[in-house]
Amino acid sequence: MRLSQSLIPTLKEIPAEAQIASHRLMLRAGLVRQMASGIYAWLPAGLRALDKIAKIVRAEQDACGAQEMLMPTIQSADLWRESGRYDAYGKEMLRITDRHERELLYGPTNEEMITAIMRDATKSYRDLPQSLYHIQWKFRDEVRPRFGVLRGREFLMKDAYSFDLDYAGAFLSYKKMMLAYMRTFQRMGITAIPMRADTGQIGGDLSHEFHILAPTGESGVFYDAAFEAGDALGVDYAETSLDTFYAASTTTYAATDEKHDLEAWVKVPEERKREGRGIEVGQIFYFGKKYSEAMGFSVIGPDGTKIYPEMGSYGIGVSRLVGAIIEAKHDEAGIIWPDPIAPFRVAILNLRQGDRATDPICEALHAKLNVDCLYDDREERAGAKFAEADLMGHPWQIIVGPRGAASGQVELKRRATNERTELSVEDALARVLS
Ligand code: 5CA
Repeated sequence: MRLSQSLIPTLKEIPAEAQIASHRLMLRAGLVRQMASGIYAWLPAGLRALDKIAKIVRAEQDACGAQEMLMPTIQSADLWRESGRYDAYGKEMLRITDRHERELLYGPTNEEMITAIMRDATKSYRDLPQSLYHIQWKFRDEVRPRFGVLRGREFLMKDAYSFDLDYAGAFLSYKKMMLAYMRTFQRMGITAIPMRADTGQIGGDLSHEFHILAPTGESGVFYDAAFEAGDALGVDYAETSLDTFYAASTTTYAATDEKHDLEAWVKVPEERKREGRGIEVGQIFYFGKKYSEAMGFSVIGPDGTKIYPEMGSYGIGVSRLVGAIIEAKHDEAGIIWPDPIAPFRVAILNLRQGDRATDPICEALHAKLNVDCLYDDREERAGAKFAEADLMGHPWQIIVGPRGAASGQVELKRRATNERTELSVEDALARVLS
């Protein structure tokens, strides 16, 4: 893409309304704009990051055996009366009345809806287990929306739901999701740590939150450094691998300040103790028959008796992740995108637009790198191009200046380390494509 023709409205001044780095940087790098309190429009570069995150989430959900579907954002109040949550949910739920005076709501989550769908679609124990997910906008009328997309009112969530015939099956589904989550975050280039959690509005008795470390996180976190060395991508979904993985993930110490246990903490070797702050990017829940019983969802078992399925639900804050990753990965100059989710993997900086030597090199690079590259082809000072590329945080910058270009040389800069190397056009291409 050519920067001269793109809508990436970067800001030089620091937006006064933004209190934390990721919010400031998302506005300054032209990723989002606020349309109302806690409600954001995703501009082209922001949407590219959001889509790349969603794509990784989707691939790992598919890999763990969940099937993608799409449920609506608007739900009927009656559905929520069946579970008893319509009144219980309180003011966080955005309630809507249509022209026929029917009560509707903008969904904050989908346990009721998926349970109703499954109640209608399955009859026999042979139809289970099932695991389904969708990636859909949610609305929660948060009292204090803040920190940009980190705590929005409208936000994009991946929510998955599992249905099993018994506890053993449900626990297996829970373990699969835990592995899928760790694989998902690792593929995004971030370390997420699972922590035992309370179940809150969703209910149930087993839950883990996944936190990524960032100085402005809403929770204090305490954990064993062993998590930093973990490799979920090397683990498969065979039951024995899952058991070993789950045991290791849940016995290694990790807790938010709410659940911090001093007795267990003292047993962690001193050199492996880590303390910091975390942003919750996902949460998983096992809650058994809570919704299936309340909503009368049963299947006929092998001996003709009714079985109320055991359920779990599993959320990832897809839009929150964009802010959370920036919060974890930035410096004074701007964003430092991990390669897999950068809106553009590579930026080409033409330091003298209209030059006989730089223009053809930039055009050729742009043609080869195509969609995953942003070509700064504006008539701007070199300094301004450097500053904007650092602000936007492209993992690679290929800098094409008149002096080097005359002898076929360009400079390659790695944003994360600031390392700069002079090399031939071909070698630069090979490096960024590897
Ligand atoms: N039904 C369950 C699991 S599907 C559920 O709703 N879980 S949740 O409440 O924990 O939300 C899942 C994830 O959505 C959270 O971990 C968080 O990353 C994200 N999230 C929750 N509230 C917000 C919000 N106001 N703004 C942005 N992301 C949010």
